[in-house]
Amino acid sequence: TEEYSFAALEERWGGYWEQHRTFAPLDDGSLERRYVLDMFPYPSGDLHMGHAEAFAMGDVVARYWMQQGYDVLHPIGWDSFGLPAENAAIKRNAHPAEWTYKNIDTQKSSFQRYGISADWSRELHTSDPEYYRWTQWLFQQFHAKGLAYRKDSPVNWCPKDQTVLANEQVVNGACERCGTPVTKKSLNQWYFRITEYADRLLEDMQQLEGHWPERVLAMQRNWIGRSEGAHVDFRVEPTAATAGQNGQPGRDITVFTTRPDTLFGATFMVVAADADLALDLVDAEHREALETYREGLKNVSEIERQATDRSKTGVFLGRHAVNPLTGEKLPMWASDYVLADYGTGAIMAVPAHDQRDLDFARTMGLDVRRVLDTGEEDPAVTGTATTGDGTLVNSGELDGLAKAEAIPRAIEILDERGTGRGTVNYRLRDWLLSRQRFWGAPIPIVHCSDCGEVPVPEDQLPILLPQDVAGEQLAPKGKSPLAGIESWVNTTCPRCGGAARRDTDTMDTFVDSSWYYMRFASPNDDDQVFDRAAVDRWLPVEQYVGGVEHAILHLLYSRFFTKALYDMDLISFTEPFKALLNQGQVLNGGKAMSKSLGNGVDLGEQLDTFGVDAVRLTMIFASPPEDDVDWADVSPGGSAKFLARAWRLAQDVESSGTAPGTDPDGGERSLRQLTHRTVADAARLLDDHKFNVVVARTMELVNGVRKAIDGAAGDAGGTSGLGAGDPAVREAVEAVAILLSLFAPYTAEDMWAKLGHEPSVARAGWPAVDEALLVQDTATAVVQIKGKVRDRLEVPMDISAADLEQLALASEAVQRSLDGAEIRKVIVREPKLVNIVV
Ligand code: ANZ
Ligand code: ZN
Repeated sequence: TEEYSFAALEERWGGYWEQHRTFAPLDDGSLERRYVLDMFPYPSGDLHMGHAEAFAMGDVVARYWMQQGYDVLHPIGWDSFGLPAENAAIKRNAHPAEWTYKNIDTQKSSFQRYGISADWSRELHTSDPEYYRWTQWLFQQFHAKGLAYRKDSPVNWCPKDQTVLANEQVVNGACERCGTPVTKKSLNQWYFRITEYADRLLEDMQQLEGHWPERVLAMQRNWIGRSEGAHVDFRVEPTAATAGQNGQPGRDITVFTTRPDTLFGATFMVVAADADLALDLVDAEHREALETYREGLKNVSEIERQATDRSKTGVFLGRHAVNPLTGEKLPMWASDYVLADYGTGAIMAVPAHDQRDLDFARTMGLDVRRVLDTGEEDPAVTGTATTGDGTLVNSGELDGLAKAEAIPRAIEILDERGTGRGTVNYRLRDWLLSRQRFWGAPIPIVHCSDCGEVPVPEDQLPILLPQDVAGEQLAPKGKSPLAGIESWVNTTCPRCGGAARRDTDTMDTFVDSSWYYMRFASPNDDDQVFDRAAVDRWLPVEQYVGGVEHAILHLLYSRFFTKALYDMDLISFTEPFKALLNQGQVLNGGKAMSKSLGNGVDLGEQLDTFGVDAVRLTMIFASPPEDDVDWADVSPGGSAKFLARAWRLAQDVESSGTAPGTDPDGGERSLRQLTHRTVADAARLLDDHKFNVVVARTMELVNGVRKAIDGAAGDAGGTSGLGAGDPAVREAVEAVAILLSLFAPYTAEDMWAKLGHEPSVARAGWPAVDEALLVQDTATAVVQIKGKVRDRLEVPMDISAADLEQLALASEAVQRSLDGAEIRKVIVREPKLVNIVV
């Protein structure tokens, strides 16, 4: 007889599913549709352990839903624009496309070997002109709606990569990719107006509550950073030089505060030193000091600046501003602890109740005035600002109020006087989308000296990337490499026909990934961005699967795109991903795998040694999907042995001669009960994403079937087993194959064939559960201590001795009567008796 060999099974079934399009959805309306999606991979070279885990998880969901009778869309594609391809091309003197598409080939065949239930006919690449044409088209729609715009702005600049970085690509003041300290540079850049959607991005999270991990929602909420407060206007006193000049009204500066209740405690003002406002305000005498101070800031990251433990520095501006409630003149300072692009870039400082203000006041010798009595000691003495609730003091008509009453009251007073108003402020910034790089979708705009910024008309899209470019030509030079390709840059204006130049920036690759899940509904449509009817049929995504590293940007940007497209009446839903599953990481020895630690595990080697199924099963079995898997703690060898045991069951049934369709009714009852209980529980567990428990239960079922076939080996009575011909055995082994199809597709497919069925097991359908077989047969177990009955327990007939002993010892009545006495012996006669000897 044949021995189990994963290599033989991979050989037998490899390519079968693609050839037969097993995983293409029917899309004919006969079944309820469900869309499950794994975050699409970047073609970095080959699959790694992280992919292996994430895609194993997503595949469980997809295959489970198929078995449950849904029409499942489970597509796959490639996030194939981006910097690594460009860097590789520079090194190899090649075009980025070469490296990219070669990697995709390699990675694709690895994915196919890995047996992912993907519909490959929908495969897409964001770097294909057929795709990025529509990325450009979408940019035009945003542009037409005023949601894409340009502005000069200081940007994070990596001097090594010679590129602009988004805030989130700056990690501890350094470039996320190369670690070079990031500097600032002023550039004219493209932005998406995501801030216009701040409120809706927050509100719509209600739809996601309970379906997305709470920590992801918290990160999104925090990133959007909604703060309620007030804008307060302070009249700036004229300088000596301008005082009394005709027609020189004092100007106002407006601050954002979440604590208008503390207005009477404001003792000075601070403006962001790097904001133009500081230069506007400073008097002649202090200008030089300010300029020197600003120079020094260029090398300090925002994170450092905001660190509460950073010592406070700043420059007096030689000016005062008038507190609108008290008429008091407050000295104005510039400092780096106030950020230019948050709120209004200026604050009223209330040192008694804000620690950073207090640190600054103590450093500079400024007044500290307490206006909220919290019962704690005076911050001026302790050096610790008090931020809790209490009663207002030293605050005129606000005296005696609590914080929560004083805030709206202060806003009312400001409103009445026309010197302030309630407002909401967001931490969220507009999305900087231009990149001065080559390997991305060119921004479809032409700059004309007469017409200005002209969108390239739809029928002229895509704006293709130049083909014959390689190596040095792609090297960063402080502007986009496209700018150096004159033949590409020079064009005619679509509006007036005159000479014009193309925009030379390309789009952030997050733009590509903000809509790919929609394109999957009609990926081969060359006439439109997507077929609305198909999108309406399939979207939103029912289950999205991916790493927590995308908790903020990718998800936020996709949510923004969805809302904007909804407003353009292109789609009918407002949230793209109904549910989100963040799989854990694969570690080795308790640490993330890394080159520097040398603890990387090569996926290819694992697959060659243990087989695809064993690796996949190990990933799933190791832990709940959200938890990390430590590869040092798992046993793919053990998984392989288990799979062989399961497979041999099918072999036994095959040789027993029973046929598919055999009525299981006459089968042995306790095995049938085990099968039906396992299947029923598995469905519940899968719905709860407890995939690892389903594997454990499948293992129990396999053991149960083996015992039933062979009989209790070594039993004194020499009970013989059922043999493999019992209809209950066939029923059980079919269930095993279907359960395993979620985790170990090759083994399951082969078992299914041995059981006499047509492939594919992926389409077998979830086994029907007979409720009557779920009724657990129970027994009453008597628990005795020194021969006296202390408790009676209802237990399953087939409870193990160990489980029964544990249950008995955990009983409250038993514990009470033991009263701490030392147990000498426990005699168990499952399922009826436990005798405790003390
Ligand atoms: C006066 C005050 C008194 C404040 C007090 C706090 C406590 P969130 O909640 O994060 O929105 N602030 C405003 N703009 C700032 C900027 N550009 N850079 C640094 N700090 C800024 O924080 C809002 C508070 O942060 C504002 O309320 C302001 O200080 C400060 F007892 O105003 B507060
Ligand atoms: Zn023109």
